[in-house]
Amino acid sequence: MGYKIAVVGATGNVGREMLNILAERQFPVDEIVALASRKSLGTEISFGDRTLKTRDLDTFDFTGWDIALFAIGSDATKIYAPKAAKSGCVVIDNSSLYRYDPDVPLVVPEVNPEAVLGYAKKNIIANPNCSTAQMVVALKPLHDRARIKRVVVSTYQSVSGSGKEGIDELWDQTKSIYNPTDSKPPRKFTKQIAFNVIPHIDVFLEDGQTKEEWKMVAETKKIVDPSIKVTATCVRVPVFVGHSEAINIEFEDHLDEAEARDILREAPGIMVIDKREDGGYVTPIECVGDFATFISRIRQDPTIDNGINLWCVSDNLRKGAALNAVQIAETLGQRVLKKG
Ligand code: 11C
Repeated sequence: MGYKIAVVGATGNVGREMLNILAERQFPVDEIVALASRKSLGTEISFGDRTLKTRDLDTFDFTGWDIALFAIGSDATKIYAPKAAKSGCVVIDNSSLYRYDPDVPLVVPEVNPEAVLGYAKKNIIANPNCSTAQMVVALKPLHDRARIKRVVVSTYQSVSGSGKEGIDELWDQTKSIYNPTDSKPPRKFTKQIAFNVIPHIDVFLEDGQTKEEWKMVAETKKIVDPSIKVTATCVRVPVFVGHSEAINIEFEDHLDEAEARDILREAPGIMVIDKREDGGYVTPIECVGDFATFISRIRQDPTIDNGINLWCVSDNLRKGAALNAVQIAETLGQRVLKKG
């Protein structure tokens, strides 16, 4: 016997990837439903060899459904996630709504799989922000060996992190550089994104950091260890899919670069590509459609006692969102629901 799975927000970038990944990983599905808002009703979406027609989220009854993978904004999640959870369906939520709620586990299965057991308080499990997910996959095995004191991270985040409008804006602006008569005013980003970079993702907070930067701090503490200090600068770059991060890590204990490389090579979810030659590293375009978090440029930071620098790249729609959600569903299945 398999699971009855609902994908909520099935017409969006992340919802579609959730369906692709459930099919690719042969998740034991008995029944599957693609839910969306009324305006997308009847849209056809692929699920492996099958085509699903979206049904109306607003009138859907979650009673008897095992797991709902939510990929809609926080406002709509606030309405529908409690409804699903109260009817006994476990919600795995990709929005930021529940991430910092002490009664909701925030899970990256390679890092804190045991945390799924905390789902029962609200029947909800939260999925982290994409930039956090790939970073903690890299940090955890190193932390287990040498205890991380402080992380300084700069991100290079693709426009797909900001949804379809961000993708369209990069596409339109790129075309308009060559054909200025076709130019459209920016709608999504605050400055030109084509052939540019923008040091601003999400809203500004009072202390000068952005919410995206704050999320990396708060989520790393909740998922890995509250004692780890993190400081982040999050930057939007003109890349369609794939977030990159330059990460500087300071440890309590000494860790040399060769051992760090060996640890990362053995760690779950990680692929090390680090040849120290032209092209011997991974760029975002090469990680699109992949499950792994790729690590390159592993090297000692000679300016501090116990420091390592590395480059970390992953498909933000996959490990940063849909894949992590499906992995949470797999972990919940193996450890708690035990069907399939
Ligand atoms: C971006 N990281 O690249 C964001 C997208 O909290 O789930 C995901 C926002 C979130 O714009």
